[in-house]
Amino acid sequence: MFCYQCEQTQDGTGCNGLKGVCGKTSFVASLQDLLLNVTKKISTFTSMSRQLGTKNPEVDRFVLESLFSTVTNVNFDEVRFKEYLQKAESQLEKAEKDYREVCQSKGIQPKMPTFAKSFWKANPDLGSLIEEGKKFSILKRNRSKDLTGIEEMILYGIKGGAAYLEHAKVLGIEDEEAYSFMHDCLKKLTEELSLDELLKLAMDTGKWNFKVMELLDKANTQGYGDPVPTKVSISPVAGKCIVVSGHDLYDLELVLKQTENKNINVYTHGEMLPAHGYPKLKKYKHLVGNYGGAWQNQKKEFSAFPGSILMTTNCIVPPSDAYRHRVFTRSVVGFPGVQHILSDDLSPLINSALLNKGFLKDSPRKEILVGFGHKTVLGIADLIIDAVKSGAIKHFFLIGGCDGYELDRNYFTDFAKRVPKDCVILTLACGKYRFNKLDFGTIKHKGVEIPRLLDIGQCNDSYSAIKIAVALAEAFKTDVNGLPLSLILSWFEQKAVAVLLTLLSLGVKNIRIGPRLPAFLTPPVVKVLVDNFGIKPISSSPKKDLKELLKK
Ligand code: SF4
Ligand code: SF3
Repeated sequence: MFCYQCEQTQDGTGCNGLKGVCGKTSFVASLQDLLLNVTKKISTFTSMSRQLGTKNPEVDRFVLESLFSTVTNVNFDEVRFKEYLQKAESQLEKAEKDYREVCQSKGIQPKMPTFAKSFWKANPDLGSLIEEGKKFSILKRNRSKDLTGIEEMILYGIKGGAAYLEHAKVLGIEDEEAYSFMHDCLKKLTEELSLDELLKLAMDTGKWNFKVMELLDKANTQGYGDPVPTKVSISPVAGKCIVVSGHDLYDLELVLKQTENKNINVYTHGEMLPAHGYPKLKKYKHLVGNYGGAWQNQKKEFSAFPGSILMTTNCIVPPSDAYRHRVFTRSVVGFPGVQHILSDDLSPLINSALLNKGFLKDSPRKEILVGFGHKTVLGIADLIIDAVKSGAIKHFFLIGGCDGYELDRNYFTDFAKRVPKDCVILTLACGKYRFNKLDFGTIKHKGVEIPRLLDIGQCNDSYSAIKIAVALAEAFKTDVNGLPLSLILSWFEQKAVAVLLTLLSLGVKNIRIGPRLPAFLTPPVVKVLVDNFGIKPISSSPKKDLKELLKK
């Protein structure tokens, strides 16, 4: 196997051997390589059909699911990948048929891609599928490492965006343009584009992901209202319990509806924390708080959790025997030996919660604050602008992105702690767990206490952060780069790649990124990013970086 799609990749170069750092086996890696290859073929036909004016929602949705299933810490289950590959065979047939039919109806000669000559069939035997997948390892490509790295970066951006599209889809929002770009982009990734063409495609992918995040923002806010500032308890209370992790608000709502009046308390975990800010979710009294921290601590935290656990999306880590029987997965998430709930009937999860002992007593109440989406922040835009003009607020630091195991991620905690008292910290995604329990106090301006730490939400709520930044830039008659705003991003998986491409495509410069640069970016490509966007890796000294950024 060879995989370098996430930040924790082995030795900072790539996971190989029998297992990746995340626990993905070489068998699963091979099945994923094969699935991605067939998905690109499906999209090739679909892209051509769409250009001739025909579409197939079933194929669109399959491609979304297939991409999302290969994101880091989503699905570790060989059997599920075998099922995906079997579906992929029928979707490829459908996509080809659609293309031939639309050509025929328009009297056009179909331009069959070269791969169609040896049409793909899913071998029913798992071992053969794994063998076949080996042909599509990144290491087998005929391209240079530089070009392969950019192709992979684009693919990871598309995977991240597909995950966000999937979240919007479950809330009833789909978008033809978004599907079209996804298929066109996957087709282009099979065409051996030049460096310049690939760099352009990377920027287009970033722009596409911005629209995708806008769709998801619409889906979330139409479904659950605009987030409002909300104090969230981080202390367990006595009673039976379920913890819901991941990004999928629809699944959380299902849990809340199905546990009403059942004397079960529901907790959020990881990226689900911002859910507390949504009016239509916070109205449930038995949504009692948040349990635990970021994804990488789940082994310890879930072992100690006396109830059942629902993993709605990434990030799941291989569960230990102590709690595997209490974990349930949804949608694209999977782990061998963990029960997957396909239908919207969550009885297995609820019954498991009832069988477990629950928390026996209340813990002393501690709270954190969430719910600063674009509506709330821009609702006090005049106050914030005035605070900046008067010097009460000197600078904004957006410390966003993912968390992970590495000790050098303490950089982000040290950085946040050192931010001067007249500056505001904006947080996004699961990296905030490193410091969101600290008390950062407030900045008092015109009698209003503005919290110094404003949590904007999940990683996809980067859309909110961009809206806020653009509105402030307009008010100050400048662009985002002219604002007293610095972006410090911690990245881990492919959603973060999608968000980074979005920021670059919008012209945001001088982003600091850590804890280390992606392994898929070779030195010449890094140079292009540095020259064009001023991207800089974080140093080992938050003090030094802070000083430099405050000079802005
Ligand atoms: Fe390694 Fe990350 Fe790939 Fe897992 S997802 S195999 S940790 S690079
Ligand atoms: Fe976290 Fe996985 Fe990326 Fe949505 S939950 S940010 S790492």
